[in-house]
Amino acid sequence: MTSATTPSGARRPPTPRRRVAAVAGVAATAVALGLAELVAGLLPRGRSLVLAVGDVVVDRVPGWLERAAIAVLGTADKPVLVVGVLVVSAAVGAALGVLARRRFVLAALGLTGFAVVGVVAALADERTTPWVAVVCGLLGAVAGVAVLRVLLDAAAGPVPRAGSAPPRGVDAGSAPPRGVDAGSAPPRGVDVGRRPFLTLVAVAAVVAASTAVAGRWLAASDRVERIRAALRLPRPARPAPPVPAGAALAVPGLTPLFVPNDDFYRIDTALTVPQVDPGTWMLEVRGMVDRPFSLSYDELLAMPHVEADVTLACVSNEVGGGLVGNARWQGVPLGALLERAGVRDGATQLLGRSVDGFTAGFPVALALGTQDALVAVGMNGEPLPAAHGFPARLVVPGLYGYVSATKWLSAIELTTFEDEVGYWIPRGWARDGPVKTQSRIDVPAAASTVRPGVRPVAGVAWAPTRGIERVEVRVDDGPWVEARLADSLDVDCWRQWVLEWDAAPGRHVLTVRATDGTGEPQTDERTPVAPDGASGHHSVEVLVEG
Ligand SMILES: Nc1nc2c(c(=O)[nH]1)N[C@H]1C(S)=C(S)[C@@H](COP(=O)(O)O)O[C@H]1N2
Ligand SMILES: [Mo]
Repeated sequence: MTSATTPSGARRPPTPRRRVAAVAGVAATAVALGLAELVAGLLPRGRSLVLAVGDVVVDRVPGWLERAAIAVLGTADKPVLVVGVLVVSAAVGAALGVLARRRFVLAALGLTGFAVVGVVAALADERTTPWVAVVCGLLGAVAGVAVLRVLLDAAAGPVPRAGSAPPRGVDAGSAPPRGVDAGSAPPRGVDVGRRPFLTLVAVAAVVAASTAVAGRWLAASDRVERIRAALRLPRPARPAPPVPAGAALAVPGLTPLFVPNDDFYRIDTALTVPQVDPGTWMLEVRGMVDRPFSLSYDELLAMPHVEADVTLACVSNEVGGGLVGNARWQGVPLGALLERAGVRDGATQLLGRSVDGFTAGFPVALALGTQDALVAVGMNGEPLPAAHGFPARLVVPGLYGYVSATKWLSAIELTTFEDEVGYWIPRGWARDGPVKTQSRIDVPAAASTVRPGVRPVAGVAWAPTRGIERVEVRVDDGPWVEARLADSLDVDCWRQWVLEWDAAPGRHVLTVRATDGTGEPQTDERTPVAPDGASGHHSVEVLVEG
């Protein structure tokens, strides 16, 4: 018998090489740190152990060294510090991995001690919930030890069976054995355990990176949400006119006149909602202007605000779809900012840029001479929710969101349509995106069953900037019957409507069409959403019980 046996007589895998063990140690440490980040992000008032250690280092470092570091590194001192903590962690992990080859228990204790350092550093910060710091360290240590065990076992390869080929380094020169096992025996010189080991290291790396990123993102969103929750919007200098009493109909199931923020549709290209700190955020107004300038969030709040009730629609909204909503927006008229900047002759496009790289552009003329095209900071009476563009976004009545409604706005750039194009334009969507007149049946719901008798048919219709003048409903192939319109809130807003329908038993198709404020009826021609928005009439089929 050539391979080692344990006291119980089972074969023990050979010891992995130092370099392999070091990699295992680094991977285990990375998973431990990543998991600690995730737990810190998930639990209340958690603290990143890496950042906590970094903070302690800053506190302990002699003043002259700190000043020298800031002098040399400038604002990069923080990232350099974090990288430093990570590099030291990796070195410690590598050493523990090597140690773990022969003294696993010692290495496990070392990893635990390493976690304790992080926990102690976190406890030094009074913003941390103590038990959360302990849980972070504990889970990190347990995960690190477990990963180290699994990786070392994988590095050692499967326990060799009698007659199978030995791992490299042991008897590598002998000929592969013949017999029943010969076909499955790896060729000479191939490292038996290596492939699963590398796969597991890759898995550990992915787990470490994704938990760390998720944890940091959660921590950032929690922080930004707390800042946002503490904000108070200024009283608008020009509040929206009072909502007419008859603007909202009381029909169960009908979409509310103002869609609550939590129910408002959300469309964007961001994988995760950008978490923008209003304390460091700046809005630039630049490009073809005489006096470019930047505004902080506080400066934006200090300017005179207006309120505008505007229906926002997505170009990807199918006929009858839900990618449309009405809200009360508060902010600074774009016109005021453009006046301050002095738009140069020849500037034709206003391009909004987002912190996430998204861009959307529309004719400059649409921003001038109206109070309702806004840099919005408020939505339905509260600061913009993060998902809807906090701290600021654009809202322009009459345009689909993809050409106008840039969220997490970072710059307003005056340019031309020749020089710049918005994000979606090269991707097959029209350069101009005026919102098409549309109407939708909310009640009764499609494919629902209703009792016979007089029943409301109700919904919303919108043609922002033009307003809605008439809505008609048709039952099956019958005549168009005019519905009762709720009072108009604003030409930029959708309008509710209702028709009392005498529902006779059987299957029926209800169809709606709207006419905008210019007298133009909604086309019945069906077009797809691309390239410039769906058109056609919305129909629902319902069953009236017999
Ligand atoms: N930064 C950014 N802003 C964006 C988008 C985006 O993908 N990224 N999508 C736009 C589109 S297509 C629409 S319809 C509206 C939707 O705004 P909402 O999510 O607040 O409803 O945001 C617009 N603003
Ligand atoms: Mo959209």
